[in-house]
Amino acid sequence: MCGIFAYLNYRIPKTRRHILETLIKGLQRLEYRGYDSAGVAIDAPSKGAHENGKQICVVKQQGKVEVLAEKLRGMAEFDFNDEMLCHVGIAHTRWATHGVPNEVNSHPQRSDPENEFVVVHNGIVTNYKALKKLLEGKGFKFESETDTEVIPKMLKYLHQQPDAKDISFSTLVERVVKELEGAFAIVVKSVHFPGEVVATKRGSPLLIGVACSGELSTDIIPIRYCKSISEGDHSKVVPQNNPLGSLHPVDVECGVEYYFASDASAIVEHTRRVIFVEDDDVAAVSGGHLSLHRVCRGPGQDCRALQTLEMELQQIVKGSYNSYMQKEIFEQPDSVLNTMRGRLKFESNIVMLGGLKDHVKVIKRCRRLILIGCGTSYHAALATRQVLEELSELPVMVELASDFLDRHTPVFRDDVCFFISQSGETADTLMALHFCKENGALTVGVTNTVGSSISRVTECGIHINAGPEIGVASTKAYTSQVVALVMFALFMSEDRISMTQRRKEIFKGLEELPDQIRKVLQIDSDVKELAGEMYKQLSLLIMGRGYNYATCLEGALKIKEITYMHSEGILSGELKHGPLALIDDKMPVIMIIPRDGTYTKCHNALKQVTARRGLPVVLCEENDKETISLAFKALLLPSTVDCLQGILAVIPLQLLSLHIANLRNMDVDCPRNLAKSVTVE
Ligand code: G6Q
Ligand code: GLU
Repeated sequence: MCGIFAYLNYRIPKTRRHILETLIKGLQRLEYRGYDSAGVAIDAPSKGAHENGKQICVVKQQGKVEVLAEKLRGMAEFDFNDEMLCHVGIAHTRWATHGVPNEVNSHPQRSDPENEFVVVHNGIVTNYKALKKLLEGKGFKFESETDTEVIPKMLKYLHQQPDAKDISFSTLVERVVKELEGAFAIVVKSVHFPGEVVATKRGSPLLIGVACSGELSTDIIPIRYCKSISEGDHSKVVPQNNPLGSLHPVDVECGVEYYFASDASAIVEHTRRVIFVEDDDVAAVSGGHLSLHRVCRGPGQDCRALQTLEMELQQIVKGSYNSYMQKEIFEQPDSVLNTMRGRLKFESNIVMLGGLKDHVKVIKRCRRLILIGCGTSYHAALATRQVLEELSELPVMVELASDFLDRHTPVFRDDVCFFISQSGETADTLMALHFCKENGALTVGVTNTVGSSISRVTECGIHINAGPEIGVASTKAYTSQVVALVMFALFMSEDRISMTQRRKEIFKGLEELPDQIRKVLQIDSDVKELAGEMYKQLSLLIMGRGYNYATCLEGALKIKEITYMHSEGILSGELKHGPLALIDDKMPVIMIIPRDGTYTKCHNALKQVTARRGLPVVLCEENDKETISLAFKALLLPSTVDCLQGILAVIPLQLLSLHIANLRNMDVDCPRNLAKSVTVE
């Protein structure tokens, strides 16, 4: 949700046009996260300048980034060819939490009509009411309904204090951040600190890309700790001397560019060298030098390393596809292969999960596995519970993160807790992770985003390596999450002789999976035809059981998310306990009937539906003549081992939602009211 992007050029002359285009492109790369308005702040042309020789110009707009870009192009007062040797531009896509989406509530938010301090913010300041009251008491007038506005106003207020005369920009921001509660990432720009930028985060993601034509001073940036602040005495905040200093070009002749963003996809086209900002780090660029500060020593490392992004630009562009969702559905033969790459030895049926190797003993000796996630990630846990129970011979709990927290679920030291999350940033999952850690359980991340909060906070993990997923509706991440968890089940059973045959079957299934997915994708035109028959309906029921109950829930979620049609995943064992009342010859029904241990029971359900004149469309195995003969219509799938059949069955449902949404003229990549990365509770 919402995106932050900022760009600083130092000793590399750039025109205003270039700077604005960079900011807009950055925002466009973040559009997929979901937003309702956008804005930028840049230095204004120097006429009518502020006392410091700089004035900040803020341009905001409700709606799409393109509308903002259009507005910027029409700004008559801008000299687009004006070159600036050193400049800071900040930009934002907002996903409103406090105050309706409109121009005033959009970011950057400002300290005053003169724009002395401007801030872009992702997340929520939970104590904003108290801060607002305090600032109003000091004479500040608020113009927006946002929680964010307290930040620039607080900056201005503290900057006006007599003890703030000589303090640095980063110290000023530290003083403000100390007062904030909630989860946030912010980037700040000020007329009082031209050419400087400060960024910090707590709970929301933020990373910094560095591009320099020459050599950089260091690959490891030390954290500068500030002397502790004795109560009420802010003037004691002085950065301690740090012998290692900051990041900057070695050659003074060289320029440097910094990119701040809430996600790597906005940075990768400029540079691959990045630093992931950690909670409570305050990153500041001044005179082209990047330094990192913290108020107090916390857990974790005392430095941050420059890392190299693995992502390819080509992974985040649509190419010849009509939507990211379509591209990501069709990428699944490769994405599941990438999840398995280097981890499975098919000749010897060995699984190697490097991310777990330091914790193997604890994991294998644990008493219970708890799998926690939200939405699609929760469904991936549900889809693999049975095979995990079978192969680990342990009790396996599957939990929705928010409910898990609401219940204060008992967690013990001998539990191993899995946090499944595509983005690695989902607030509910992250909070459940903190809860489990506090209770002494070993925590394992299953994420798609290297460097994400969940992958960093967990003790160990499995990266699913599906490649960036841009479409809000999760598709390839789901199938890769299932594969990752099945691999973990294999890992838990590698010493069990009694399971040799079963393991062999699953290895074989995994080996054949990419080709079988390719085959399923070939029924796209049949699915499109079905979509043509269904897209005007009000509702769609999807039924199945066993491994495929999760497939039904996931299919129904896809339909809801992007077509806005009501859809429900139903456990077919529950049919006679209520849902059967919905069945008649008008209610669209899809039934998943694999030839696994639930086959006979699935047939009972099929008969219950047809006996009520229901017209079920069946997803079944291609040689299952019996099921085909009983169905109103059948979509045929290749056969695989029971625990992987759901991967093949979910793909036609992903395609169906895509086609229905297209027929209904919906924006499939950015469905209304939803965000890709849900960093608020
Ligand atoms: C599904 C959605 C959504 C998502 C959750 C959890 O299509 O993308 O249900 O799965 O919001 O997100 P993470 O997997 O990123 O934690
Ligand atoms: N809470 C802030 C607002 O409503 C920021 C929301 C966001 O993350 O975009 O303006």
